[in-house]
Amino acid sequence: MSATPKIEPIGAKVPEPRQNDPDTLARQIVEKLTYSICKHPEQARKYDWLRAVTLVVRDRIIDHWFPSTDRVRDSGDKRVYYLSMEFLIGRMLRDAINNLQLTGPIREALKRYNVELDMVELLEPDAALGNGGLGRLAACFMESMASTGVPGVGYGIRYVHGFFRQEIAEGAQVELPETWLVHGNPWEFERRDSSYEIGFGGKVLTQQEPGKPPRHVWRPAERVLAVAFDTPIVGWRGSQVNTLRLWSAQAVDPILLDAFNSGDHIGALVESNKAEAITRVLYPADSHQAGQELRLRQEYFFSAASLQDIIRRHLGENDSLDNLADKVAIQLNDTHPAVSVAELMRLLVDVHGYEWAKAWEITRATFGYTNHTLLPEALEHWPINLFERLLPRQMQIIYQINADVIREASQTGFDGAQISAISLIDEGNGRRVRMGQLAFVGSHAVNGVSALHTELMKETVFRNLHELYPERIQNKTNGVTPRRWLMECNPGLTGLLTEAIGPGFLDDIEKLRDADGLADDAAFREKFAAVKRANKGRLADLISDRLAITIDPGAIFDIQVKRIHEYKRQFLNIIEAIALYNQIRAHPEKDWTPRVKIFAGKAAPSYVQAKEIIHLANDVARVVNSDPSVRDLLKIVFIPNYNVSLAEIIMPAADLSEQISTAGLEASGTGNMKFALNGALTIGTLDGANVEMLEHLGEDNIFIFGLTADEVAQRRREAHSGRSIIDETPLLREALDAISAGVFAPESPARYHSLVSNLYNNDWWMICADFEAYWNTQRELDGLFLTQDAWQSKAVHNTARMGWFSSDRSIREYAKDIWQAGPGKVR
Ligand code: 26V
Repeated sequence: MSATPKIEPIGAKVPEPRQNDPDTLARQIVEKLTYSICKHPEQARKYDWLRAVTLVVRDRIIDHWFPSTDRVRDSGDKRVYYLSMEFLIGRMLRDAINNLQLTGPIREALKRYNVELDMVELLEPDAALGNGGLGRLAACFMESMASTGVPGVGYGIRYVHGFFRQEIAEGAQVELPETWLVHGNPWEFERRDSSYEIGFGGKVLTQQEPGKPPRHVWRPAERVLAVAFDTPIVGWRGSQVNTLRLWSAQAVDPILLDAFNSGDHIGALVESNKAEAITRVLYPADSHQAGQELRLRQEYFFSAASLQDIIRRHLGENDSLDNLADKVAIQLNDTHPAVSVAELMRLLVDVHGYEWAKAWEITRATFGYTNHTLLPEALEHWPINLFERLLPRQMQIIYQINADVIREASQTGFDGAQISAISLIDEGNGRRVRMGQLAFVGSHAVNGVSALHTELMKETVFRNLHELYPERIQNKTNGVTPRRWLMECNPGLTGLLTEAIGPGFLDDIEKLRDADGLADDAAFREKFAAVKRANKGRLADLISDRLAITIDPGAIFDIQVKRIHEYKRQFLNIIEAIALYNQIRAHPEKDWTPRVKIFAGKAAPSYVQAKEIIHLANDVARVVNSDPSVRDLLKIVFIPNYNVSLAEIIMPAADLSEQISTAGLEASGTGNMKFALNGALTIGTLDGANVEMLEHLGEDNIFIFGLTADEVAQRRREAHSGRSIIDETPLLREALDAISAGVFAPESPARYHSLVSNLYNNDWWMICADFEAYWNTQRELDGLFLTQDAWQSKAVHNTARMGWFSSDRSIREYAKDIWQAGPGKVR
């Protein structure tokens, strides 16, 4: 047989580099319209243009994708696998065009056909494969890995339905299904050759040979196929293209022929329906463990598929799995993929014949685990009987890991209480597997996402494990990608900064510091303010178009956008708005600073209080906005369906960013960083990354109020309630009285009784406790806004000093301290 001839891919180098001038791009766009879409340019509809432009950009990405993949394989460098149930990517076209430096030429090329690039970009659906912060962080990290040269692969789930679409009907949230794939997805490539069987249920056979450890063979009762879909992630300047590999579930036998032939046409599809259900929909809760079997199936499905894929790739390039940890780092994005620890042990011991201790050494050296929340109700634990039924061998392995850990703890002198705290099995709660403990013991590094959060991890949830393994917990403060969250969403500011300090910050965002001195330059401040004003105008137009509410771009745009949750305290913000409303009416003679309070965010469909908070925001908005005595000094807006694309318009338009969580509860926050990077001032508590923002910005440039995390913990121990504070604080009492009296819901006056009575009886989230400090800080900001020079100077300092909060910095830290991979190795 003759050797296979070497075939060079067509692309960047062969036969010649692609031209990126407008002429070439225009010709290629028309070529795509003609041959890939089969439309004459004159017949082309706007979606055809989107597809054609996407395909032209995609070709250029592929040119970089092949060499990137080859480079990593040929170098033998360590790869990083980021396992995440969520990737909240948003739109991809503008990101790709920006990173390939094609914005100008493509805009030019499209103009020739009278087509606007901005219009085309807006047609793309958001890839909303995530709930909130955790999913968006994963998306920023993917982009930053590609931009900083870390060879990273993201593994996740290709949900058919991403995060639900939110509508507001009569003030209340309504959830509608999201359908991002209906028009096809030009960014993904199905890889049928990378598919794996994933088992569920069944039994474990144990073979015992004399003198040898028992051998276990898992015989699953059910099998499902995991099929890979790859999406390229292009880094800044196109230098590296990494892969996001999402798994889709399919039946091994798509149709049961026997059933079909015997006339049971529906029964013939039962298997395939059951299999496909696994990847049909994203769970829309970010604060409560769902606890359903389907969720555990999703977690195991994508973990098991990813591990098989990682091992197959490794064995294609290496002789054995002995050196797995030298070549592979796997990061667990929260506990959602934590079952991977047991699954890798199973593969090493049962399938590849490793002895237990060696397998454990490899496993621990391979995994890292990031914790994203300390909220007890969000910590994952699974009933033992469910776990055992679905994953019988993994359950045995977890028992064995647990026995080892408990033995080690006993030898260290741990007492009974300490041991039950570290145990992987929660004995007190109907016997459950604790996924946090599993992820912790199975990883060599465990990290929190801000300095404060990491310290609290050591003191609370992981106190005893931290005592047993004191070196394991470290901090990696979150970051956001400056490409999407400055360059793409705020071209006005990017242009101004480039003009003022040169383009160096585009490649090294910490160079934004060079703009710090410009805070004292009146001419620069004016230009900076003009950019903000234009961005506010753009948001005002959106609000006018979508909600028919007119707002004044001259007012303070005071914005709180994020998931709706009691700990994030949108309720505190609304109460302050009501108090302000009362004061404006009571004191019309005062010099009030006009303010627009803007809210957006989704509540988990089953989270009653969060939905009431949305309802209240809309009810208050209706009353305040239609009250002529307010004279437009206060407007309240709730923008429906918050998502990444909406965030890209909102962040650059904010004067004031609300980061007002109960201290100790927001692990980091990343919206706080996006706002400040775009020149908003922050009003916030000493929580999450706000603490580090204070350090970087300086106390003159951020507005901190309220109880500290320690003080919150102290009050909670003292069984604090709001009653006496309400009695002593007329502003607060009057606002709550108005809510209770049904001023904002005359049709249903009792609607908010339980929200209000929670404050009197308990005030668990410290809304009453923090109200006065919050009110005073807001009034201070009112005064500051009237002195525009002072305000704008602080705003400039915010942008100039936020470079450190880039996800490039976060990724370099992970690469150096946790993964020992990528450029982090040498830097
Ligand atoms: C939990 C669950 C429970 C089961 C149902 C589905 C589901 C989905 C997500 C979660 C955990 C969400 C945790 C989270 O998003 N944490 C946020 O992570 C951000 C990135 O580190 C951080 O900035 C936010 O402060 C933190 O709330």
